[in-house]
Amino acid sequence: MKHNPPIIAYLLLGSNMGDRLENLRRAFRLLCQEGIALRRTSSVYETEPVDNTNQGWFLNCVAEVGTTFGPLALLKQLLQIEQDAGRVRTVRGGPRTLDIDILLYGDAVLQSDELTVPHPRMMERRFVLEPLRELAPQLAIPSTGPGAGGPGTGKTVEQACAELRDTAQVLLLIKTLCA
Ligand code: PH2
Ligand code: MG
Ligand code: MG
Repeated sequence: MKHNPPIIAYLLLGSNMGDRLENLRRAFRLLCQEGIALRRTSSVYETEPVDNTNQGWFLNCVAEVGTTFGPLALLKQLLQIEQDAGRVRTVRGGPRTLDIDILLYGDAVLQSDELTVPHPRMMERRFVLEPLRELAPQLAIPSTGPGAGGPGTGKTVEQACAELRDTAQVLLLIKTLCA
């Protein structure tokens, strides 16, 4: 499925293995490809690991892209970029050189075995909402509905941030990595 004009999608990039900053830089370069335009990036944050806390701190940032790919085709490209950036992953939820997750794809609400959008855990994660707030504070996060990772919201990113209970640390590291 091709989209013309492009759909705006928000991606979360994360790395906690190897040269973390270089891994993010490489991801930015690889994101500039046919069918994907890198529009804006948030600051880079150094973040305490959540879920599997027995691993190193992450660097996280959010990228705003315009894409003519449909959601599953975009996901496929992102998995390829993870591979091209030399993704090594041993344990599920464990350390990785590069992780790229689709947070939002336009205002789409999708649920399948391969992809759930909005990202089902984004509302609970400070390391997602703080960088996203920099780029799109007034963006309304579409309701996911019951069974898709939480109650429907329709809240703005700003509101969701204000209501966060996540106490894991999110520290501003670098203001601009890609001008
Ligand atoms: N990603 C995870 C699990 N835990 N913690 C932080 N701080 N940042 C992440 O990107 C992250 C995580 C699974 O993808
Ligand atoms: Mg992830
Ligand atoms: Mg992932």
